Amino acid sequence: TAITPTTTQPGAMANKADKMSVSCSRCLSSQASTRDGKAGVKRVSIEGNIAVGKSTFARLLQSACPDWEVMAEPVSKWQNVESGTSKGTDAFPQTTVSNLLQMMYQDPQRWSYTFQTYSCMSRLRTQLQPPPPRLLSSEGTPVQVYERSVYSDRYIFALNMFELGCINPTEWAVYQDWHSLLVEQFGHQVELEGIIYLTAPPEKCMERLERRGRAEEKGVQLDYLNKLHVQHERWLVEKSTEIHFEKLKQIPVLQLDASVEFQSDPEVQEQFITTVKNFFNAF
Ligand code: UDP
Ligand code: D5M
Ligand code: MG
Repeated sequence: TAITPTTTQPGAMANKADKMSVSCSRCLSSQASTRDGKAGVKRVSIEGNIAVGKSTFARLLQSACPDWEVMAEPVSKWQNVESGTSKGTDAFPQTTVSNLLQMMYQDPQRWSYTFQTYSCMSRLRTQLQPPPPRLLSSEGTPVQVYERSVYSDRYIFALNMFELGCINPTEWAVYQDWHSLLVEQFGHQVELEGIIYLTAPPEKCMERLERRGRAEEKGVQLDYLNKLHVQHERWLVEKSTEIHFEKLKQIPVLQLDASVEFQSDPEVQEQFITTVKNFFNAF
């Protein structure tokens, strides 16, 4: 397969919170749309290749706009899947913890489909949680920012795994069937108003991936990042990916060049925030 097996230990360390020097008192001025579910909340997702800088960018937004709710990807859930056994008691529960992220990278043929079921479900569960009271009581339009979405699950990762042959045609058919059902049933509660697409050459992502040193990703090769880059471009720039949700086809996309070292550059951070504000105010 295109993902080289790894022989590494589970338990990647989260990045330390970054220090940000930008500020943003009121980033949105337009009216929020009203929907059932989480009415009046404006939602956007941050999309982009592995290690392009999404989590770093998300922390930057949270720090600049404390009123917003910025939700990180539930990676730690994928690294720690708990399963109980019948021998366990209340006092001494017998649980096994497995690292599904590592299993997927080590044996993608076996675990890709399982991983997709769990990543989509855990993402949806996280994003469906009611917004914190501070969000709804804040002045102006409440904003939620997601790191990735149920759409990138399908139109980037699951599709790529299918094209690589790691998800077989039957699994792909079953996946698409339940994914459409879930999005049709719950999608309005997590429906996006816009997408922020962070781009960088796959070589830059590789450099950052290696610098981050997440154990499970040790075997990830440039070829895999190239493929994910192409999937992002097809979906968000060329618009040639077949999309099954009407609103998603029309969604505005803000593309930001994340290849610059924005993490340590307050000036670039300031520019990013201004661009994001302008983007949000347009819808
Ligand atoms: N990073 C960097 N410079 C930047 C942005 C990110 O060196 O301008 C580093 C960051 O500290 C981390 C790695 O790149 O070690 C990947 O970033 P992140 O986890 O934010 O990427 P994601 O996978 O969430 O897109
Ligand atoms: O993404 C976190 C890690 O999880 C990274 O190794 C990619 C992987 N990931 C995220 N979503 C998926 C899906 N749906 N399938 C397969 N792999 C996935 P990061 O970009 O580092 O924040
Ligand atoms: Mg991340």
